[in-house]
Formats: sequence, structure tokens, C-alpha cells
Amino acid sequence: MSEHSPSSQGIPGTSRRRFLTGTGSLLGGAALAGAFAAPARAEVPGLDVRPIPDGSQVRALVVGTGYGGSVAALRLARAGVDVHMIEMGTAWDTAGPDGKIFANTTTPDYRSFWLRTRTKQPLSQFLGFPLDKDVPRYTGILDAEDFAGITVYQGRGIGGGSLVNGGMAVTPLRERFPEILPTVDPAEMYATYYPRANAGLGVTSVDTAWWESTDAYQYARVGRKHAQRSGFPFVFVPNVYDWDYMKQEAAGAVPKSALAGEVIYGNNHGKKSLQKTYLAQAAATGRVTVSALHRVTSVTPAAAGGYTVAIDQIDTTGAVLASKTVRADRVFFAAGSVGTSKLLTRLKATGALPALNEHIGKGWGDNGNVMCGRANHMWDPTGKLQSAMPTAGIDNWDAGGAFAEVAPLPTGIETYASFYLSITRTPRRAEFTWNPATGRVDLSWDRAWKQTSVDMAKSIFDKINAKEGTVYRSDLFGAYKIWGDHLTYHPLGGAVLDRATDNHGRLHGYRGLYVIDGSLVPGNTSVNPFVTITALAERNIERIVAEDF
Ligand code: FAE
Repeated sequence: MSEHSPSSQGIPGTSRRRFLTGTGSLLGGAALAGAFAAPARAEVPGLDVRPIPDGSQVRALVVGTGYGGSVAALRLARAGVDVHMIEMGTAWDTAGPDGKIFANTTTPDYRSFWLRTRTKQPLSQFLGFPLDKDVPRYTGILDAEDFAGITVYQGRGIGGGSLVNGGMAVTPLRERFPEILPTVDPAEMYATYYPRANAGLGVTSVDTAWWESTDAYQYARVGRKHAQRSGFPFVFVPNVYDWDYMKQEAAGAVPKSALAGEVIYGNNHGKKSLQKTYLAQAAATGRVTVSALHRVTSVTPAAAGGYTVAIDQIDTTGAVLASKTVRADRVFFAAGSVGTSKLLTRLKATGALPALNEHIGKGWGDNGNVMCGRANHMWDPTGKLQSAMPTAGIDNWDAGGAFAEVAPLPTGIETYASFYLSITRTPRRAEFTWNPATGRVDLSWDRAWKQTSVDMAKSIFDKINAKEGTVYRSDLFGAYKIWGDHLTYHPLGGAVLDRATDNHGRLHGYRGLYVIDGSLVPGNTSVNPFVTITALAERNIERIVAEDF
């Protein structure tokens, strides 16, 4: 066992389905330590998590447990179909040595990154100091997946991206919908499927009276002031966080989570991840089983009908423990835009699914993500306490092609910085291709393409800086580097609706194979994407259940 193996760091090997939450937290932990040893909060309410036996036969197999996969599992199970979900990440049901499921944001550890020996934090520097550090290789929660021109951040574990995201639950403006999903009827989406998705996800809005007064949203109020003084519309956006819990955090009545900066490495309390919403409801049907630490490697037609699915069971270092073969009548690809696109591209190119069409792997976009910070004046502090859950954005989409999330920078100290994640109307689309020499799937993204997005983001921040007499921060993404243009949080496309599939996600070329995740969305949603991914999955699965089962 190596010096850096997880076990040598005191990582418990056994799973506790129910556990007592820990006490310490990033910002307020010392003061609260000992005060909150109870009550217990179950993070996986009743999900049946157990390894699928080799040689099993299943009616519906779902690859991945993010938004698309969770919607599919719930709706199939409610229609009486037994479902087995395969998830390559862990169950996140076991507390670490600190008594908590998830690591702190400012002190990432073995839990924080997917199979890396060094962290790759989205903000790699602060005040000129590099932030990354060595960690034990572990099946951690955030995957920083590197392609030649871009790093794609994704959630890993039961719940997928819902485990790591900011919970911003944004329904795009209806007039912008035709450019997001041109072959989908907006009337049915806005009357039925967006409301269904928002209800299923537990989306609610912050109490604005509380927001106006709490220290935790001072950074957002500064963001509003600067936006409005430059004439930009400032919009509140809903979230899936439990606002009552956050108010209690602010009052010091419960262990802190959003107010301890918890977000990209998981929230120990308060955030309604899919484990607490769609997956909890799916569990209640008694028809859904989940295999954690299982990775689907192949799907190919079975002689007896249906599909042969090859699955590797892995341990927490990523080593393969067992290779299994399962037969499934129907397979739903819900491994996320990158996961599904990589699988389908390889399976088509290597002859496992040769009849997939020419649109497989195409139409991939980064939702135009670009990050930046601004340095405010000393008389304009953004607050040392910052809720990790964003609540607002600056909308300059029509005039400048950018919607900027007013994002937290929860360092625990006063930074005088305003931080933003912009979503831009980028025309750039990349393609996944199989590389037989390396045995990997490549992505044709070119880093220079981000310049279009940077220009769109500048349509907001150049104007604000001019008005406020402020400058961009140049210490967050490298030495003297202003733009976070090397990454995306919002991968979309690669198996685009009505091209690689029919208009409801049935893959062309094979009956009984479906795509039901972000890979259906052609690259850009004008806002944060998970509500749209969920609503589209609700629309498609309703039709599939009615017609195919
Ligand atoms: P996803 O949630 O990625 O689920 C795919 C699942 O499949 C994952 O659990 C994988 O581990 C699993 N998987 C992959 N390959 C395999 C395989 N071969 N075998 C078995 N399992 C596999 O897909 N969006 C918002 O709308 N609002 C936000 O505030 C927001 N903040 C974000 C912050 C961060 C740091 C990140 C990374 C993302 C954020 N997002 C946000 C994006 C959002 O989480 C993402 O669009 C959705 O999670 C995508 O949903 P999918 O169902 O497509």
C-alpha cells in the first residue's frame, strides 16, 4: 500500500448508511464544535445501493445518476418498470475521519477530486499564491477532466452534478428557448415540463427581505449595485438550497454548510441534491437499485435480444475489482454530456454499435462559460461571510450575449473582490473523435475559441469597471491572468436531440437505446443548464414510457 493510499489517511473502509453529521465547518466550526453532534441527517434516504451481480438480466439499465438518469429512473419505476442504475462514483453515504461526508471548500482532501494525485481547483491561485496541493488518489466528488483545449468539471457519485453544483435553478426566458432546443415545442415545455422539473427538484426563491439584510449576501448586493449603476438588468434566480436551513445557519442554530463555503466538493447540509429529491422519490417506489463504483464500458446488441452491457466494478483508487456482463432490455445513456458522448463515440468507432449515425459526438459546447473577478475599492467590501449558493445574475444576453452569475468567493476573509461566472452565446461547437493510437476519445475544442466568450463577458464588466473606477483581478487563474477561459462547468451536447436521436432521445440505429442527459442539448442554454436538462428529460421519458413500454 502506497504512502498516499487512502487507507493510510484514515479513510474508513466500511459504509454507514445512517450517520451522525459532523460538527466542524470552514468558517464557524471552531465556535460550534461539540454543539451539534446530533441530530442525524440521512444523506441517502433509503436508496437500495448494492453491486449488480454478474450475469444479471434487467429490464431498464440507466448509465449514470445525474439529472437525466434520475428522471428516467423515477418515471420508469412509477410506470412499473424495474430499473438498475449504474454509477461510477461512490454513494457518498459514509462519513470521513472528520465525521463529515464532504470536505471543506478551502481544505480539499482525498474526497474532493476524481482519481487525481493533485487537486486542480477552478481558481488555481489567490493573491499570487498557487492553491493546488497533493491529495491521495481516490474516487472523489469533482472530476476535472482534461481535454487538449479545455478542462471540464463534473460531479461524480450518486447524484452526479447535483452533488457539486451551485444549485442555481434557472428556467431560460421563453423567447430565448427556440435557440436552445430548436426542435422542441416551447408551449409544452413552459406549460408542463419546466414546472414539473422545478417541482421535482424542489426549486424555490430566496426570501428577498432576508437577502437584503444578511451579511452572507453582501457580495451579491454589491454585485447588484454595480450592475444597476451601469444600467444592466439584475435578476434574482431560484435555487434548490433549503432557505430555512440557511437562515438557521446564519442564526448559528445549525451546522453551517452554504455559509461555510461548501459547494464544489459537496454540501453536508441544506442543498437539495438529487439524493434528496428525484432519487429519494425513485427509492420510494421500491423498484430502483443502484450500483455505485461501477463503470459501464460497453453496450452491444445481444443475440437473444436487448443489449449486453459490460461493466467494471472499481475500488476507491480506480482499480478494477471485477468485470461483469449484464443483459438489459433497454439502456438509457445518462452519463452526462462528456460521459455519454465518449461512450457512444467509442462504441460506434470500435464496432460495438456501428449503426449509430454520423451525428454521434458532434455539437458539443461549453455553454460559453468564462470566469473573472473584479477588484473593488476598499470602501466597497464584499464581506468575509459569503453564502456559497448564488442567487442572482446580470442579464446582458440580448445586447451583449452574456448572462453573468454573481458568484461567491467564499474564502472566509475580506477580499474586496467581485466574482462572476458568465454564460455566453458562443457559436463554437466541438466534436468528440475516437483516437485508436491512444485508445482515448479526443475533443476538438480550441482554447482560442473562448475569446468570443471573453468579448461577450467584457460587454458587461468593461462598462462596470469604467463606471466604478475599478479593474479586473489578475491573480485568480494564474499570474497576471484575468480570464478563467480554460474550463467549463456546463458541458452540453455530443448526442444532440433530433440529430443523433429522434426528437425524444431514441438513438437512431438501435431500438431500445436512449440518451436522456445534457448531451441532447446542443451546446448552449443561455443560463445555467440543469433545469433545462431535467425538463427535457421529463418531456422525453413521458413519451418513451407511453410508447415504448
Ligand atoms: P451529470 O449530472 O453529470 O451525471 C452523469 C453521471 O454519470 C455522473 O454521476 C457520472 O459519474 C456518471 N457516469 C459517467 N460516465 C459513467 C459510466 N461510464 N458508467 C457509469 N456512470 C457514469 O449529467 N448547473 C446549473 O444549472 N446550476 C448551477 O448552479 C450549476 N453549478 C455547477 C457547478 C459546478 C462546479 C459544476 C461542475 C457544474 C455545475 N452545473 C450547474 C452544471 C450541472 O451540474 C450539470 O449541467 C448537470 O449535472 C448535468 O446533468 P446530466 O444529467 O447531463
